[in-house]
Amino acid sequence: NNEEATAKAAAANADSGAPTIFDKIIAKEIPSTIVYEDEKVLAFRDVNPQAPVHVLVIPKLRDGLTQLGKAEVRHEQILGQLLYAARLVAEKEGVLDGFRVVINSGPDACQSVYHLHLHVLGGRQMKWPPG
Ligand code: IU
Repeated sequence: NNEEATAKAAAANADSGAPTIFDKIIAKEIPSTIVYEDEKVLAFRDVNPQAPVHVLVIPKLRDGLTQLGKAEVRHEQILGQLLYAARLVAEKEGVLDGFRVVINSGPDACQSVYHLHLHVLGGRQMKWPPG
């Protein structure tokens, strides 16, 4: 089925360290709907939303953060900034009463874009456990 195909495609996608499409979104060479932006962080709507609110929060400088699994001590500050930005996005989107933040790290988690990103999801009842 479609879900399995998506999972398989993502699992086959490895972390090569190559530039990703998010660089073009950051450079505004590819248009996106920006929800929040500051010096270090960009948040924009996911093109394939899984909830009424589905925003991706990314560091403007990848700096080796292809995936959370590659985080090092030097990334502590940006990691905190990303999480705080997720909260600002949730407020801006009117979902502070209930939202979910997801980070897929690596093939087994179906990460498909190797530039660290937080998914901010809300606007509907979430289920647990996630798939
Ligand atoms: P993942 O955690 O790596 O699977 O999430 C990647 C997300 O990036 C996924 O939800 C895509 O819909 C989304 N996305 C996007 O918003 N714009 C793009 O050009 C591409 C992917 I490629």
